[in-house]
Amino acid sequence: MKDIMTAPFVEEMKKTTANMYRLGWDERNGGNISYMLEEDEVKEYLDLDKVIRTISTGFDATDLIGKIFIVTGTGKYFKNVESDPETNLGIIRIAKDGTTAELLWGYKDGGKFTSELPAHLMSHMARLKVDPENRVVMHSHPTHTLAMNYVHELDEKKFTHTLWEMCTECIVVFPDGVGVLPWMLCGTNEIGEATAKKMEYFRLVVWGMHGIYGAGKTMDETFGLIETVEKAAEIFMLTAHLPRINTIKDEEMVELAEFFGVNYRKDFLNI
Ligand code: 2HA
Ligand code: ZN
Repeated sequence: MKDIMTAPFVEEMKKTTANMYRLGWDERNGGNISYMLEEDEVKEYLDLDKVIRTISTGFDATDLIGKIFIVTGTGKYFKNVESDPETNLGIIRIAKDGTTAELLWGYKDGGKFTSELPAHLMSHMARLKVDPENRVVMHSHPTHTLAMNYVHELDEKKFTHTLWEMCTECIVVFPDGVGVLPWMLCGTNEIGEATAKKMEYFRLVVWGMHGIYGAGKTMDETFGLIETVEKAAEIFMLTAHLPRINTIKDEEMVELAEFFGVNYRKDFLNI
């Protein structure tokens, strides 16, 4: 059996959480990541018959029975994942009943998965129906995206349109746009269900005055989606109080989308 501390998926979790912490997006215990792993890659490092303990999830994830995820821990800080992955991360498998998580590794101090597990697993279920290759769900509190929530209407067409105007590549990176939820109580099955419903159409979902969710095939792709929204939101916040002299026009966005061959939300443009 290989040493799990050398596993590429542990390394990716360490690198990504450290990077997000350094960007100032994940203060204290803010943010969480879940990453679906292949059984074959995990069994090189762990005995899959050895369950450390079982933890109830409090919701039904029948579609994910037998699936294995590496997930950040509840109350744990992104800042600390790199130096102590075994306490701050856990590897869980969804048990046959669909409502229990079997702990295979991690949460060494007796901890458990993020309080946002409902939003994560429900989003995985929703995205897998649209894209069977989806593997990652990521939640974060990126500074400018959050700031923008306070000064911009929380309407997904208007919010997406503003972001698309802020950087030329936005419509190419997230042609499907950004879903937006109003402020809701976090950590609940209700916000999980609302997020998953948006994930049927969007890979990015803003949680009003809280943060953002992203979903993708790889850690890089998912991080890149959130990073691009955050960059656009930063440009918006740097210019929102100044007279706007220039902008990227809707006709130019169509030109971009057509040139790069992306299927964009035509109803989010005003033409
Ligand atoms: O886990 O970000 O939304 C901490 C959070 C909750
Ligand atoms: Zn949060």
